[in-house]
Amino acid sequence: MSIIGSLPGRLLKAPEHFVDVQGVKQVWAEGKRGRRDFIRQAFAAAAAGAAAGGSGAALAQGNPVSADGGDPNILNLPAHTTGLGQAVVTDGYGKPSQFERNVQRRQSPGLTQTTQASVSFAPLQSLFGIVTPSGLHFERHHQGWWDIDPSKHRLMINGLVKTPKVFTVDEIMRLPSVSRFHFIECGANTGMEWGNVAVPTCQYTHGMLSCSEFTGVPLVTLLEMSGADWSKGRFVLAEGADGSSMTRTIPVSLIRSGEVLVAYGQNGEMLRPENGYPLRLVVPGVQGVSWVKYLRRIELGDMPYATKDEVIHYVDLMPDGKHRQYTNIQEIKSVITTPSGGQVLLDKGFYSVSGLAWSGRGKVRRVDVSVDGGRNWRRARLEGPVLDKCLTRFNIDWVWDGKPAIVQSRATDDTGHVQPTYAQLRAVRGRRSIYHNNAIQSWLVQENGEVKNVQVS
Ligand SMILES: Nc1nc2c(c(=O)[nH]1)N[C@H]1C(S)=C(S)[C@@H](COP(=O)(O)O)O[C@H]1N2
Ligand SMILES: [Mo]
Repeated sequence: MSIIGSLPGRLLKAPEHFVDVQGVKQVWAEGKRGRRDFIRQAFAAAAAGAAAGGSGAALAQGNPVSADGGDPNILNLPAHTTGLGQAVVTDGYGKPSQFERNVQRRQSPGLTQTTQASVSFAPLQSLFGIVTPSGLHFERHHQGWWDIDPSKHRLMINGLVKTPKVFTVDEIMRLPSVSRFHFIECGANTGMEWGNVAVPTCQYTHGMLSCSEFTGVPLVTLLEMSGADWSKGRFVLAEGADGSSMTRTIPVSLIRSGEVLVAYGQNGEMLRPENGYPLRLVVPGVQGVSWVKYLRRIELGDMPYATKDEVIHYVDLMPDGKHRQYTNIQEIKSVITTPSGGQVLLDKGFYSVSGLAWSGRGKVRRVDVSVDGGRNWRRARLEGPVLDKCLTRFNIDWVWDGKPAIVQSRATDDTGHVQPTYAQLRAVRGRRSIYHNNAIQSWLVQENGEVKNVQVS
């Protein structure tokens, strides 16, 4: 087994502009200090308690206990136990604790030349379960985001339809709605890792991935209302209202099944402006670029549209020099989020290894985990719920013996597709692609507990 990229020199060889060294180091340092201090304080309190004969009062930071034990002030209880808390939130919309301020979506400085045509990555390493909080959903904009007035926004349906129609947002929201949980993954997620190990944390390797409950109306309903000609109509063109002229072709088969939604809701509230407010297309299992935001037009046509985002971008460069087009489906993939690159294991002993698995073809059937670089595999537990084209959380018990270990996860979906190794993926796809890297991710746990991104072939 050879480990690519495990040497510091290798890591430095990665294009420097991909690595948000400062941001990440700061997170590691603060995270580490915070946890160690916490443990130290807990020990100090316990020791003081023991010294004072283990009385409950003494446990509170070792203060002297009064003879009669009658004065409650002597307990020196924390203010949050004895004082008056804060008034109900007056700004009307809650925020996370101040102690969680390191949990942020982050840009990779220098990855893109402007902050409008750019990406922010979701902090997967800090999240639980399967739902991405809306404020931490990754962002990908080709021409900046907008907060569009929903009373002025319109969705036009035209092309091979009997009655072209223009819908207001209110009209769409009057129709019967459906709510479904789905992942969205940018086709370029993990794209920086094709050639070599490139970035330090799972936020940057896999963070163009999020999962929400989306609410909206099946696109097929709007097409039916407009008198779609299904005998001729085979593809739909979806168009956004921002300056990027984001236009994508969607095959009618996905639409007629009722899967594709014109969504206005995300995690119980309206979509966030960054994520396409007031309307976005939800195309379950398909790469993020087809989830057109600020959706303003749907045209039914009889052939693929070959738009700029289907000809110049979002094509896969194959080893023979040809481009593969219209690779819509996000194939079976998984990543361990704990332990993952940039984290530090404080001591040997028990850990719950945890991560995410997803497939654009259906449900995750199983996830296997290796802690020895792929020699031996054990089946992980799938935490419920296991939903169609949705993130699935898995975990497995691990007792770390303090020696170097390479942790990996390998997912299988209910169509039988298995996540490939880098060697298997590169044998078919080469190393020069940007999109659709679903290879098995490896994290090296070093003896000092620091975890780093490596590739195993
Ligand atoms: N109108 C519009 N839709 C768009 C884009 C865009 O720039 N403009 N970016 C696409 C790409 S490439 C991706 S990966 C997803 C990202 O969605 P998000 O920003 O909600 O995460 O939106 C897609 N839809
Ligand atoms: Mo994307």
